[in-house]
Order: sequence, then C-alpha cells, then structure tokens
Amino acid sequence: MASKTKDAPTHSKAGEIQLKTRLGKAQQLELFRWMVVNREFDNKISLLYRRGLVIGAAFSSLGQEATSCASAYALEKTDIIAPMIRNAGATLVKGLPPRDFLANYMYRTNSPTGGRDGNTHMGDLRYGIIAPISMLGASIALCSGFVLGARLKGEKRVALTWIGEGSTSTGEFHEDVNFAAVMRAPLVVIIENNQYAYSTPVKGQCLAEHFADKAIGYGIKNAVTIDGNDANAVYEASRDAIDRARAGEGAQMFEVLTYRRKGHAEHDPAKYVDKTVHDYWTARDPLTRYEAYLKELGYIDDKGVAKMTEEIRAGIEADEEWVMKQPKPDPKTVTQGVYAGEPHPAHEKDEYLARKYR
Ligand SMILES: Cc1ncc(C[n+]2csc(CCOP(=O)(O)OP(=O)(O)O)c2C)c(N)n1
Repeated sequence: MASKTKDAPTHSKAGEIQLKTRLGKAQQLELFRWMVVNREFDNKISLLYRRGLVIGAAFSSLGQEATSCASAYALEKTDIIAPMIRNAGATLVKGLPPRDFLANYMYRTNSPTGGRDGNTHMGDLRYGIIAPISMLGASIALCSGFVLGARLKGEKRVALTWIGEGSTSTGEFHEDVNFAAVMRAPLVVIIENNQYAYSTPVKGQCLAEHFADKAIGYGIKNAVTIDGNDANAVYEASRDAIDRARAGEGAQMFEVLTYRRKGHAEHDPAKYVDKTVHDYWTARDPLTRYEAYLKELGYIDDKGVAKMTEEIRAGIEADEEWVMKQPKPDPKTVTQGVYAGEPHPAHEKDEYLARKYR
C-alpha cells in the first residue's frame, strides 16, 4: 500500500500551485500583491504607449509576473539585481517606486536616468538595481563583477539576473556563465524560457530538451526546470539557489517555463505565434492561478482581491499624475552626465536627486 506521504498532494486543486513553501500567509499575500502591481504597471505602460506618451519600445511582462516577482522576493535587501526587459516586477519588488519607473518611461528629469532613456535601461543602486545592458548576456558579467567585488570586501551579497532562452544562444552568455562558474561567483542566473525570442520559437534556439541542461557544461549543479507560472515554485527554486550562492557554493542557474503573452514589445502584434501555444499558456495565467490557490486556502476572497487591485490602480493613477507634471530634460544637456563622476546637470536641482542623496 502506498504510504501516506506518497499520497499527499503536492499541488493545490485550485490553480495547481506547489503546496510546499517556506512562505507564510502574510508573505504569500504580499507576493500576490506584487504580481498585481506588476500587471497594473504593465497595463499602464501599454496605455501610455497607445496614447503616444511613451516613445520607443514598451516591453510587457504579461504572463511572466510570477517568474519576475517571486524570484526577486527571495532576495535580501542588500542583494542586487540586473533586470532584463521582462523584469519590471523584480525592479518594483526590489524597491524602485513605480512613479520613478513611469517617469523613466516618459523621459522626465525626475527619473533614474534624468530623461536620458525612454524605457527600462535604468538602475538605482540605492535599491540594489543595476541598469540593464541592451547587449544580451552582458548583465551576467556585470553581476559577477559586482558580487566578486563585494566578496573582496567580506560582504555576503548575492546577485540575481534573468536571461531569455533566446539570449542563451549568444557568445556572451557562454563566456559570462563560464567565468561566473569558475570564479564561484555568488550569482544566480534564471533562464526565462518564454517560448519565443522575438519571432523565433524555442525549437529554433536549442536542440537540448531543457535550457537548464546548458548548466552541466559549466559544472553548475542543481539546474532544475520548473513551472515559471507557479509563484511558489519560482520562490522556492530561487530561494534554494540564492541560499546556495550565499553559502559559497558558487554560481547557480535554473530554467523557468513561462510565456510572453504579448509581442516582443508593444509595437509587435506577434502574428507569428502559434495559437495552440498561446491558448495553452493563457489558460495558465500566473495571477489567476495564484489567486485561485489563495482563495482555496481561505487567505483572500473576491472582495479582498478587488480592494487590493483598486488600491494599486489608484496609486498608479496618482503616480501618472505626478509624472505628467515633471519636466523633460533640456536638449542642450544631452552630452552632460554621460561619464561616472561628472555632475548630472539634469538632476542638479530636482527632486529625484534630492531623494537619492538624502
Ligand atoms: C547581442 C544582442 N543581439 C540582439 C539583440 C536584439 N534583441 C533584443 S531582445 C531580443 C530577443 C531576446 O529574446 P529572449 O532572450 O528569448 O528574451 P525575451 O524577449 O523572449 O524575454 C533580441 C534579438 C540584442 N539586444 N543584443
């Protein structure tokens, strides 16, 4: 006869969420809240883009909220992240106020880049956020440098970065992961397998069964492949990897299976996407699943979800109002503040800098 433990369910009935988690009730509710913030923030960016207020690319993480938020949620305050284009959620979890992010998208002086960038290429070291690098893969080397420097100072800081499955085909990815592994850098790399790299499906990227298999070639152990739309599964795998990195076990890597529900950016209608793939993943939406699970546990009800969502929406509306009142940079200052150590004239008298160095 099968033992009781063997028969015990591993996943909730509603939402099919992994039941085994170190997160308590309050933390799971907080994590859910972050995912709602991520989604509402994305919705706002999408609307602003359609109103012509975001010039350039607007990247959505619709459908990838669990991947982004639950992994960042497993970090300590002193840890660092190097987000990529699908990691608005992680950036917000790590502490960047949504209004600063919105202000960056709308190139205002009171924003992390002082209006130099029009989307996500911004960081803020007060929150442990390194600005994303556009050349895919390069953030891994940057993270290694940061945490190896911290190790020299005797600090136990861990870096977390994400990479799309398409970007694992770049030469930089191989060089950087190998370097991080050899140096035993306290770094975690999450491969976000969201089924498409721009218009290229996974089969056009890699013949290995799992992208996580790439880790074996660098001597990185425990590279699991998990359900990236299950917030508890993402939290647990991230926490395990972060703990191992912090304990001195070297660079860690694992793969999350998820799906990019919109095109590469808002301008891309993604007509190349296979409808079966789209429908499969749409039915496995990370927020819907986590909400169903939390309701099954009795942690929240419909009223609670509506109240939470309304509060978050109102906050983002207020942020938008604030951003609209902020100035855009003077074109004459375009060449200023480019190099480190130089004063940033766009920031000189503004509120962002005042808060930054308070
Ligand atoms: C070295 C390099 N090559 C090409 C690009 C252009 N580019 C930006 S994002 C992207 C697709 C990335 O796909 P993936 O890594 O799967 O991430 P996803 O967008 O699916 O999250 C490409 C080709 C770039 N930024 N850097």
